[in-house]
Formats: sequence, C-alpha cells, structure tokens
Amino acid sequence: MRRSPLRNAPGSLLRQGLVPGLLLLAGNLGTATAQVPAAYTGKAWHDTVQTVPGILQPENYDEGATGMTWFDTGPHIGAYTARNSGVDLDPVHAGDPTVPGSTVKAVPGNVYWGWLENNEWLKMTVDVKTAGTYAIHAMVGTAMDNTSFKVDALQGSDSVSSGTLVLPFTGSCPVECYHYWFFAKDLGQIKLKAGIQVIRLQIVKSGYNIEYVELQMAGTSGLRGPVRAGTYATGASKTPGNFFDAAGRKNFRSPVTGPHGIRPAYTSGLVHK
Ligand SMILES: [Ca+2]
Repeated sequence: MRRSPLRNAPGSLLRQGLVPGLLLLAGNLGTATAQVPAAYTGKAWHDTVQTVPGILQPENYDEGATGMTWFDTGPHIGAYTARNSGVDLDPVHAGDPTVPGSTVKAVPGNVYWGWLENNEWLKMTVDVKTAGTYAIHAMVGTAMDNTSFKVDALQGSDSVSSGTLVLPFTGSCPVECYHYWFFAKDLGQIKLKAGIQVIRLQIVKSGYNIEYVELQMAGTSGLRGPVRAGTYATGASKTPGNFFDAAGRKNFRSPVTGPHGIRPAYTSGLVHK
C-alpha cells in the first residue's frame, strides 16, 4: 500500500518580530488574551463553545449566516439534517473501514464534512484553555494526492494561520476512498493565544472528507482517540437571543437518544433570534 509521507506545513503567519513582544507583554501585564473580532456575529452552536486542547467538530460550526459563519459552494447534500444550512454533512457509514495503522478508528454515525470544494470554510467559537503551539491532527478519508486544508485563528492584525496542511493519501482503497478513514497526525502547527476566539477551518484543495480536527499541545501525546459526536450542553442560553426549532419551541433541546449522541429530533428549522 502506497502512503505519502506527512508533510509539515509552512510556519505560522505570526510575524517573528511580534513573538518576543507578546512574550514580554505576557510577562509584564499577564497572559495575552485572544478575542472574538468585534464584527463577528456568529454564535456557538447550542451555546457550546468547543475547547482547545481538544477536538473541533466541523458539524458544530457556529450559528449564523452564510458568509459569516460558513461558506459553501454547490448544492446542499448530506443526511445529517441537524444543521439547516448549505453545509454538506453526513454520518460516517456503517462498515466504513479504517486504514491499517491509524491510531484512531472511524466511528459510524459520527458526522463528517464532505462534498468539499476549494475555499469552502466554517468558523467556530472556541475556548483555548492554554496559550501555546498546538499540533494539528485530523480524521479524514482522502481520495487523491495533495489535498489540504488550513486552520486560522481570526484576531485582526494578530491573526495566525497554520498554513496549508497537506493530507496523506493511501493510493489504494477497499471502498470508496472518501470513506477509507484514518487519523492523520502532525499535519502542522498553529500558535494560539489563550481565551475565547474564532477559529476558521478552510478547504484549500478538496478531494477528501473530514470528520474532525484535533488540536493538542505540540510535543505531547494528549490525543483523545476515538470520540463521539454531538455532546451538547443543556440548560439556559448563555448568549443573547434564543433558539427556536421548527415547532416554535424556544431553546428546545431534544434528549440525546440517537447513536453516538446525535440528536435525531433536530431535523430542520433551528433559528437563532
Ligand atoms: Ca465530526
């Protein structure tokens, strides 16, 4: 089986000259804190901010309009209907195999972002618990060489990017290659401030499916391993406004009864007002 070597992405966009200044500032005035851009109106899905270190689920991208929290080209495809936008989401198929050697197995029912096109993107509000340089890993099924994405932390003039993260390709698949899953480790790195901030996942070169992205402190073995999708917080809304489902129920949250935590009752029409 041919397998392309992992290729490290180019370095952070953070200007090298800025790093000592930030460190000095952190030392004198406390830890530099990331912020959500003032013009950003997206809301964390189900008011549940994803955390770093940890796993970022594309299907939990922020609530908001196209062009603000998501951008998709092409028709709306996918069987995962908990989100009612143009983003193409689908559960991992039952029986989808995992590439031998992958340290994490595919979990049927977990939701992936698919039917990707170049330059599509999703944004999510995340809470980075500890400032530092994070290694980027991803659960993917690739169908060709040189596919890629990037991770950006959007903080105005202090924005940072992983640069292009190129995915390996097995070259031979027992099923459709998009469904031959593997955990691609150490695709690149990104240096993040601590605090609530907006992360963007952007497709650079399509030709794959992506189930999740994992950020762990570089040099650690803190990988979470197999995960389940869709474990949402319950309780009152923490952000201005409320969610209304198709039946007009305010802040209605169905019980988690479906496989792998997916909420089957969320089928359409969830609106944030
Ligand atoms: Ca997922």
